[in-house]
Amino acid sequence: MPPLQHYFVLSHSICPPLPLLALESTVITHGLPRSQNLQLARDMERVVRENGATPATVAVLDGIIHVGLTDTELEQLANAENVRKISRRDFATAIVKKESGGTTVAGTMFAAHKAGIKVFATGGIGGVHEVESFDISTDLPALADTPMIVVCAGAKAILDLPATLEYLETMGVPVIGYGTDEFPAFYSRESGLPVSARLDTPQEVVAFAKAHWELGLKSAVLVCQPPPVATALPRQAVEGVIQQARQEARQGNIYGQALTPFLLQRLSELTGGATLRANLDLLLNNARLGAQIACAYSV
Ligand code: PSU
Ligand code: MN
Repeated sequence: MPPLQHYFVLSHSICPPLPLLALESTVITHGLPRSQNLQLARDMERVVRENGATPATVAVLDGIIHVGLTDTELEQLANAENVRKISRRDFATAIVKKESGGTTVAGTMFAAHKAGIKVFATGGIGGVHEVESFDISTDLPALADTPMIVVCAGAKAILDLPATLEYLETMGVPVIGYGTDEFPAFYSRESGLPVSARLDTPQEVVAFAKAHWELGLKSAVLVCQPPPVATALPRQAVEGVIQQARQEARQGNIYGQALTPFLLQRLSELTGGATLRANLDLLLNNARLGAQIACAYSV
């Protein structure tokens, strides 16, 4: 375990080399409505435990970086008002101002990697937004330089997916289709875009990641699992509402950190909650696979 500085705490319940699975918390603070966020956070932790791993939800509470939260802390975070969205550049702000916040994919990878955790599950990674609002998520450079297995359902459908995949290729990040040859598009199982390799079992994913890192390569291995059939939406069904939500964001001058949360919320409103149901389902599905990979990694 790395030396712990005064602003960094590991929960008592987690202690490597137990199979640990990191979970992010921007989805709790900014990604889901208040009515669903605490329940989802608890459900994700339960699914991880049911699959033999220990969940380590990452967040910042009153200026302290936590890797692993108690249920009370989870509740505190889910109910907090006006908390920060914490990516790499925001940690020091939260520390010096003693603020709380949910960590993004990039923020979670930073803290979890420092804590020695190898596997992380999320919903969808950030990526390259459409050109007119030049906006590239810190999630992409984090994936380029942090050696972890990151389980997701692809990149969020609100993004420019071809450009996001090009960035990942440039930075040497393997994009694995889990049981598929196609890059999933978060709410949809299909995107028409290829992955760099297909793998079908947690053991294959672990062997792949170990080979990648034993070569001295430093990037993440991005494991992309299609969203569950029961709640996934056809790509054409979401494409129209995504265009509408983007247009509203432009008109409302919504950009920067506020853009992704705004688009996710508008999509849910415009689809009568269908994108929200898909989002909740795929988060649990990814927590399950993440736990299985964490267990396979530790044997
Ligand atoms: N996936 C979800 N909901 C979310 C996010 C991902 O299902 O809210 C969050 C992640 O934390 C991701 C962040 O890192 O959105 C990306 O934000 P941005 O595009 O501003 O980098
Ligand atoms: Mn952004």
